[in-house]
Amino acid sequence: MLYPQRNQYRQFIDLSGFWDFKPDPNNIGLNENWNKGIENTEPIAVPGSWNDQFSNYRDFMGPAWYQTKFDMPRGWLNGNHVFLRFGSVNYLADVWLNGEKIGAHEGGHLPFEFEITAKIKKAENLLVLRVDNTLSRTQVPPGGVRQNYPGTNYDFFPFCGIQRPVLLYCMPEGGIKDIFVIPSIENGTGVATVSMETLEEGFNEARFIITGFGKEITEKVSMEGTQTKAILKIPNAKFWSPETPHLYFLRVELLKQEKIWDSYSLNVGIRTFEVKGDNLLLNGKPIYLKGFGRHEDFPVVGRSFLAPLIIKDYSLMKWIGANSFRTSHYPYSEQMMDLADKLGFLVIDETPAVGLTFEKNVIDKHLSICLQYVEELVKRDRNHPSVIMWSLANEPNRSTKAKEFFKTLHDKVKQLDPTRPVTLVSMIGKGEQTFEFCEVACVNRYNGWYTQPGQIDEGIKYLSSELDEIYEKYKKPIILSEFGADTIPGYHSQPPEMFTEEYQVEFLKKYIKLIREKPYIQGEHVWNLTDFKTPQGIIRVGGFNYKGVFTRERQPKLAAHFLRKIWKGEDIFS
Ligand code: BDP
Repeated sequence: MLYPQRNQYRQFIDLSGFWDFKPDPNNIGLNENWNKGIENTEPIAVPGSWNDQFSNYRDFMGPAWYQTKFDMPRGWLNGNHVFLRFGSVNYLADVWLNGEKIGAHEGGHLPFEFEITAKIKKAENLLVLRVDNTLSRTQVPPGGVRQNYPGTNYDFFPFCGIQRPVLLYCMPEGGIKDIFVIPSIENGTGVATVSMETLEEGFNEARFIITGFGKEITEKVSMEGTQTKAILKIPNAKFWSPETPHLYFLRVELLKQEKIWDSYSLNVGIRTFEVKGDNLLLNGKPIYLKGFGRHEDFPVVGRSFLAPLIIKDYSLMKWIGANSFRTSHYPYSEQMMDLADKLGFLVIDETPAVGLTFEKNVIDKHLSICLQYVEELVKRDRNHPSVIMWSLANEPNRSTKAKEFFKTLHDKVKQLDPTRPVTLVSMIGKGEQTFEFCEVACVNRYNGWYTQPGQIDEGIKYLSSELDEIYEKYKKPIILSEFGADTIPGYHSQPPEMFTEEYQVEFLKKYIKLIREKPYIQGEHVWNLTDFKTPQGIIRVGGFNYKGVFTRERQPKLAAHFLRKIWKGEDIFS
């Protein structure tokens, strides 16, 4: 799915701002026709999770209603398709335009859109949404299960509402629907293989133009029905990497009777990424991942898109010397992904499948929604050079059903994107059968924390033999995708004790020392970049996970300075 764009042929308007909001705790809105307009509302910021904007709705999980009004920009209907596009709405969204239902969507972290060409009026369009995040075991990620409040089967707060921008956009009739760029390198020549699909037939030709670093390469190809493909060769190309995130600029033009009918542009990074033996190779050279699991989480805005926060987190990750992160435990905003391309971060892109249970009465529903997520995610993010692999899930429960479940998802990913390796993030260890067909094994470990508490050395001993066992069994590169210790900023002790800043430093130091002694380990992702909000529970002081290396306000703990030294190349182990 292409992000809306502004150029001579396409336009969009961001409907962000203050909308009308009304919780519906007794679920009467549908019967009382709130879809035709709601009264007695409160203002709410869109985008923004509703939980922390008010003093009384923090734990309210929905249903709740939103409305806003907008006019049609002049001339837009003239030979255009008009769409409404939602970046993310958690969890169920039902949408009405001028009282008429235009669609529904399930799932909180991926975009969806509805065509409204035939339904939009020139002025005073009324857009109404019913958003429901009532937690249930059938959802993915699943509600319920654990002893926490609000009840989830995952360790982050189930923020609700319209959490990314809502865009009204138009594009030329029948125009460019999708573009898929596969970069490759052939004897130093950069190659971009670009497929393009249109909404309708009836176009003669397409033009593909790549510019950048003093070069301009153009290919004109004819259309076959709604499809076409071009291969663009860039001699002596500059390759994309974390150190040199060189981006070329691709413009695709769709032609009708020699005239440009539609055009779409995107950044292209020429790079290869592959798994070879125990190594991860970027542009043919081994690459080692240093970085974090993270969350989209900040005071007041909750899980919402917040542009300065994206800049801040990248700036902290650069400062500390990270080169990568995982979109734990759901896809991040499109803007986050664009900046990963620009700033040179390697991304493990994860679906929202965290805490899957495989219970008999939910497994079919979970599989169908996960298949939908995989399709939405891969189609959204497959043009990003920063995305180096897809993660099918985080820490699914142990189950005899898991292997087949993930094989189905794995095959779906490969069908949509044959170019990238697939992984799964597991805490099961050598019993994780999904590792049989994933190219990379991501392992989460908390020895010296949840197990062997207070005894890091003891924990490390177990960890060492466990990692060797996983490797012996699967012979694949392993990434330690989570390890960390809750740390209350300002708590200190000597000798180090759990929850102190010293303990976090000791913990990370001993883990990293061990990891680096194992040649099959190709990455260390500390849990977590920052402290983050969780449901309430006995292991979550004040409703927070304190495993951040930075606080929720983005200030460094002792461990941040330690990691910076090691990730900037200081030899702290000898
Ligand atoms: C891991 C989960 C992560 C949690 C972390 C923790 O993948 O979501 O936040 O544990 O408990 O198992 O800190």
